[in-house]
Amino acid sequence: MNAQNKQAYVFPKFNARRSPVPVRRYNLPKDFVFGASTSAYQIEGAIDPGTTGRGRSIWEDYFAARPHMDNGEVACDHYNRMKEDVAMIKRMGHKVYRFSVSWPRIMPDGTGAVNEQGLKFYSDLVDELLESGIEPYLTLYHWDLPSAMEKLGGWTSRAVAAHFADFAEVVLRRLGDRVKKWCTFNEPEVIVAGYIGDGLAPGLSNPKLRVIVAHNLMVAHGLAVKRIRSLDTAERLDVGIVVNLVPVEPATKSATVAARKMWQRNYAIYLDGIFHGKYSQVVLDEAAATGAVITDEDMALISQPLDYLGINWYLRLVVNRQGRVVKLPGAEETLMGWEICPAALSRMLLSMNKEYKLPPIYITENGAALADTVSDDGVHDNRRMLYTHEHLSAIELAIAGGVDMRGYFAWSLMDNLEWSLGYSKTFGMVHVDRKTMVRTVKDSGMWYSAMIKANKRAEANKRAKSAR
Ligand code: GBH
Repeated sequence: MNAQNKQAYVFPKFNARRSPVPVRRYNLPKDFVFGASTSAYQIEGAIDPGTTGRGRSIWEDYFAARPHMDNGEVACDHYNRMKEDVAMIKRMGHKVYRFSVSWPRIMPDGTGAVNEQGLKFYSDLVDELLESGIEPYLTLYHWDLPSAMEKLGGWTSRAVAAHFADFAEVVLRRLGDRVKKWCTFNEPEVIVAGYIGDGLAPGLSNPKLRVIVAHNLMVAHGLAVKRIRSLDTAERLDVGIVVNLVPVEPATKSATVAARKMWQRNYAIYLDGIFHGKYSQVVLDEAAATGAVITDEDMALISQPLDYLGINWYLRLVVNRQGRVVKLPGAEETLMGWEICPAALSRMLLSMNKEYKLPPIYITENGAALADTVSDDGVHDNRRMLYTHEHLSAIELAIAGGVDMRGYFAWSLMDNLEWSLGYSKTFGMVHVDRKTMVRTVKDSGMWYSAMIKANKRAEANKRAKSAR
């Protein structure tokens, strides 16, 4: 493709004084960062081994068996448009950018040989970000397991956990001089979902694997953290993990126990392992029933201190006494059927802060699939603007209540492959035309830019005042 016939991105006009959602400063700690998140398979495209040297991932296997679905062959063509995308992020005023590296792009077989072309792509991305004044937040694993690793048993296998730590080392040796923020896994709960259900790769539909996979992922996390720290002798790097948390709230008082159990089983399992060094009784019972092997040594590995915790926030659930999910009257949902409930985010953060000794927290993903109106003068998505404002206000409340919040990343930078749902559900603050690949910053993206500027100005004023 010729660089000249790529019109990179469009910035429509945005008048903050006419905005339906306030552009205001939030009460945030000094150095609170704003940016957006993406993941490798959802945006890169360029999965052809012949031209890219990339190996096969479980997503190619998944889509090959489901030919009626959209797949990641093209995605956002980010692999070929990386520089333009970084220029766009810079122009939007983001200070940080969260992305993931693709294991099969870097190590086609998951272990052994390294694909220099793949590693160089990420090295160039990091250079481009740093030259643009944007800090990279790197995630080692966002769901694209090399097929060769799945053949070894995937995340049910301890050998794969060990290979993951070796992969972490390869990436660290190349990028550790420039990337300071490291994350092992994106959303262990969803990785588990690919083994117990069929909506995500590898789609094994085996409910008995829940604790086996969850625990093995935690071991892999622990091994990678240990490896990174052993190489980071100057203690320069920040290492963390990203979990997706969905608080489960009881519909009535009598549903309290059912709600608590569901939260412990699906979500708190990761927090309990990492911050308490032990799982709750519900999880231990399930482990015993399904043959998951959990040792004290594992728990020591899993509970190593972290520099930060990333939380991906999308929704809350409400359950009845039987533990069944119920919808409260008046609840507003996105196109995913997920309830918009920012108040539950504040509540969850405040209660977690009491229950665990938490490191600094980032909201590493937050966003919504909503209907956008594409027209000649831009892409209109007032509800997404409001959604973002509501969630920033919820974070502000948590901060006022003493939670140590350090940043916010919108999901997503741009419309991308929503996994098995294809390109039909759009979460981006930037619209991507599926035919031309032209990026157009949506109204929400323009609002977000204006908001970031307003908060930076407020911070600068505050600093100037205290210096006087
Ligand atoms: C994130 O996962 C991913 O990190 C990202 O790749 C993805 O594109 C994005 O969110 C949008 O989906 O209502 O009980 O069925 C989201 C994880 C897992 C959150 C399923 C909501 C549904 C719970 N999601 N969960 S339920």
